Amino acid sequence: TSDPACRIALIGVPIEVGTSEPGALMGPAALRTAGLVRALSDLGHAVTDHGDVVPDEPAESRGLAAVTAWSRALSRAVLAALEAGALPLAVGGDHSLSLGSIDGVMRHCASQGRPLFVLWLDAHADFNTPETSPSGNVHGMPLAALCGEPGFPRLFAEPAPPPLAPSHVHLFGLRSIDAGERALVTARRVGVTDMRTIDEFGVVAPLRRVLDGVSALGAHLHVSLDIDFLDPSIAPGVGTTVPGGATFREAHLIMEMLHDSGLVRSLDVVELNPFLDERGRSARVLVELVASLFGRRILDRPTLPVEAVPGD
Ligand code: HAR
Ligand code: MN
Ligand code: MN
Ligand code: MN
Repeated sequence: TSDPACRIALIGVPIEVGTSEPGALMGPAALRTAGLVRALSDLGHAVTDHGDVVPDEPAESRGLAAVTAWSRALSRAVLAALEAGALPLAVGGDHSLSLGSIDGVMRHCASQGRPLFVLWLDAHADFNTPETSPSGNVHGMPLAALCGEPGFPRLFAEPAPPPLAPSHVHLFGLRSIDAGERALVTARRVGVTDMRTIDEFGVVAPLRRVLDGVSALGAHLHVSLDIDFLDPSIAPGVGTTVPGGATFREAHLIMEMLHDSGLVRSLDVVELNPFLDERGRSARVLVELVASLFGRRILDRPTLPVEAVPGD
């Protein structure tokens, strides 16, 4: 997402079989209604809306088998977008969709011999396995599955790409973690910037460290934005609100930094539940944030350092 316009492949993923709260399947429609395509094309990007993914088999029930039918179809769509030189933007839908989007990204990176780094903006760690999960909801498990933890049935089409390296995953905004996943996150040395760290140091220093690391690795950066990363006071439209989340200003600054880094190559926007929203405000906040990630800014020139601002 560096300055010149990019080609963006919008892929709707109306999946909610990874959660027990109905309504997330309305997410892609709400983001389109809130003007997602227009916001991005107004910035000069060439946006193609590929419509909504259709799962490989009709999925009636919740759980891993149903998620697999979605993720295989989404993986192919994401891989095709990357191979065509576009930046895939997968909009959900619950967070189990990242199994499919990141599987597609992993295949692309493997074919190019390029490392992959995943930035996970979320109140949750999403590192449960079927064994550790207190709820059985697959949206709490995608990172564990992608990192190759045991206990998952065959989720990915063969040949499966090598698993994601836990040291190439960074959880940002964490404030809700279950006992079992906490042990795993620690044992696997997953990178974490929790809310305590953000309270103490703000978002800039921790994020800059992460981005410097990605840049040094020469990695493809995938960003997975779970709306519950935000404080529920600005984004109430989600099934799993957790108090004490990022403010609009913090989230906005993160998006601007991601844009300025020029490192982001694929993006998920997940967990919007329009059925629980208030007059579309959560969808609108997400569109604002995505626009900032893709280069919307106040002036058409870099903001001047304070000491360079002309005096009165
Ligand atoms: N950790 C809890 C569980 O596994 C809640 C997970 C909720 N996940 C999301 N995505 N909303 O982050 O059930
Ligand atoms: Mn590429
Ligand atoms: Mn999540
Ligand atoms: Mn979450």
